[in-house]
Amino acid sequence: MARYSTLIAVSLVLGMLFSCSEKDPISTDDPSNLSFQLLSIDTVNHVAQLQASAAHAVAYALYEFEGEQAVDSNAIGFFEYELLPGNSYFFELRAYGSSGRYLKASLSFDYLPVENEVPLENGYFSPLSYEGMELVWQDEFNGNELDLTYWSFEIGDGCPSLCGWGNNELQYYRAENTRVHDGVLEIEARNENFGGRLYTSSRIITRNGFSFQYGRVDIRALLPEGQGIWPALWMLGANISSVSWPACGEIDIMEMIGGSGRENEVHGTIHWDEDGHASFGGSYQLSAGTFVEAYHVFSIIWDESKIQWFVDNQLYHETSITSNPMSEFHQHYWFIFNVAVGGNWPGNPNITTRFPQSMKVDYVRVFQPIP
Ligand SMILES: [Ca+2]
Repeated sequence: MARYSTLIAVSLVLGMLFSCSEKDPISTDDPSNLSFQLLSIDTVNHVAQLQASAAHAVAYALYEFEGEQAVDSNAIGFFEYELLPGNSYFFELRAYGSSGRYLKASLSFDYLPVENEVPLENGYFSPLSYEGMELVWQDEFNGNELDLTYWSFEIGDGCPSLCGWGNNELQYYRAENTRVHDGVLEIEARNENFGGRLYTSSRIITRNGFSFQYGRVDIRALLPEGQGIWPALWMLGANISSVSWPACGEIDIMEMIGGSGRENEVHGTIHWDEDGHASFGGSYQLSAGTFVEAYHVFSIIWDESKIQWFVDNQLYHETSITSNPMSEFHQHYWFIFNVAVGGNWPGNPNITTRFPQSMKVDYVRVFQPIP
C-alpha cells in the first residue's frame, strides 16, 4: 500500500505586536494572550487546520505571506486551508479586539509529501552463514501472520504493575498493530485513542517460544521516524520472573530515539544489577542518510567473555561480561521487538510527528558456534 507520508517542519513565530497604537493595552477592549498553532494536516485531502485563540478577541483574520487581504476571517479563530504538496507556507494571524486594535502571530511550515515505501532490497544484507557457526533459529517473516509458535504479544499500557512500561511511555500495546506481509514484520505506532491512551503500538516477545545463551544475532530492519518514536530490538534475561529487573539483565541490540537530527544514530546497551541498576552503552552514527531511508542490519556477537555491537557488520561498541556482578549475562535471553511512543528518553510526540509510523523487520537470525 503506497502511503503519502508527509513531513512538516514547523517553525512558529509569535509576534505579540500591537500595531497602530500608543495606548497602554490593558483593557478588555484589546486582545491579549494570543496563541496560533497548526492543529493538523489531513494528508489525504491536503488540508491544514489552524487554530488561533486570544483573550478578548472579537474577530480573527488569516493572511498568507505578503498578502494584502485576509484569506479568511471569523469570530472563532479556526481556519482550514487547502495545501499544495511540495510547497512552503507562511501565515500571519491577526486577532482583533473590540477596540479595533489587533495582536498578530505567524507560523510557517513546509508540506513535503514523500513516498514512504522503502523497497526491501534497499540497504545492507548480512550473510546466511558464518564460518564456524550454525544458524540455530530464524524468522524471515515470510507468511501472512506472526508465527505464534515463537512469538506472543504483550498487551496494554503496563498497568497496574508497570504503568508506562517503566519509562512513562504513552502507548497502549495491541496485537492489531502487528502485521506480517510482503516478507516483513511490521509494527505500526498509531495516533489512536485506546485503553485510556492516545497512541497504540505493539510489543512482541519470544519469552515462551525461543531463548538462547551466547551467539550472533542479525536483525535486518527499517526504522520509523519522528519526535517521540522509539523503536527497539532487545532482549531480557529468562529469569526475570524470579529475580526481576535489572537483576535479570537486559541486552539492547538496537534502540533509536526518533526526532530531527537523531535518526542517523542507534544505541546498543546492557543493563544489569550491580548494587542497583547499572548500564553501559554505545552508539553508532551513519556517515550519510538515516535509518529511516534504508534497511540496516543490527547485530551482536555474545560469548562467555564479551558482547559486541555492530551496524552493517561495523563494530561500534563492546563490553566485557566477566566480572562477578555480570552473572546475568550468562544465561538464556529472549527477544522483544517494539515501537514505543513518548517516554523519558525520546520525550513526547509533537506536531511534527507523523502517524502512523512503522518499524519493519526483514529477518532475525541467531547463529551459534558449531560444537
Ligand atoms: Ca523477510
